[in-house]
Amino acid sequence: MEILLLSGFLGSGKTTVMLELLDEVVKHDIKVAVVENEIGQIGVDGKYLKHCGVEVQELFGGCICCTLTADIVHTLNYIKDNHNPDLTIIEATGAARPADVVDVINSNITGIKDIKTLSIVDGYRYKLLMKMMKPLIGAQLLASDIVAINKIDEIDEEELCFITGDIKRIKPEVKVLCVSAENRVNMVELAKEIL
Ligand SMILES: Nc1nc2c(ncn2[C@@H]2O[C@H](COP(=O)(O)OP(=O)(O)O)[C@@H](O)[C@H]2O)c(=O)[nH]1
Ligand SMILES: [Mg+2]
Repeated sequence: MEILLLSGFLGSGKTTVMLELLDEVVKHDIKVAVVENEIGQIGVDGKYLKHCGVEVQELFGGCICCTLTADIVHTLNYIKDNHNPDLTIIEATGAARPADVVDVINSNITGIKDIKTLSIVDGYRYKLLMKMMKPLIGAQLLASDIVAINKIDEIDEEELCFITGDIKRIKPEVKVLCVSAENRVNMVELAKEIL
């Protein structure tokens, strides 16, 4: 089983990105499960996804990087033993530190082939969020394998260049893609990076 960990601040577009990625994943006949840790604006319709063959587990009331570490281990072991998907996508809360989640998984679960961390950056609120919580967003970016700058439909070229440059200063080797999940811009390219 491979794991894709989605991080990024509340409202950045994690669920929207995930639903678009699931479309691609299902097209490629990849068996997939979802762990939803954040109650957000856009809900994950478990019943609908189950209909498409996607197993959905919900873990609410805390964060999988700290208060719910035992629960995420239990849930991932349950998914592995009972569904054995090729890929499990975890949507963490906006407050989660992905490096801590990766440590918990690596220290407690066997049989994980690969864990990738994808951070979703809210292009529209980037400057504001960096002003308010640089340590958290910076830690999320540092722990990422791939960064998707989302909501590019809301920002101009100059703003996008600034954000890309800022992310590259924080983590020069990280792969950065510019997307609009809502408008399906560059989502196939993002899926290719992940699958
Ligand atoms: N303008 C714009 N809005 C988006 C885009 N992607 C997501 N959103 C909106 O951002 C809000 C938060 O999205 P959601 O996926 O729930 O974010 P999450 O909290 O990180 O899971 C919703 O109102 C989405 O419709 C995008 O590409 N462009
Ligand atoms: Mg969400």
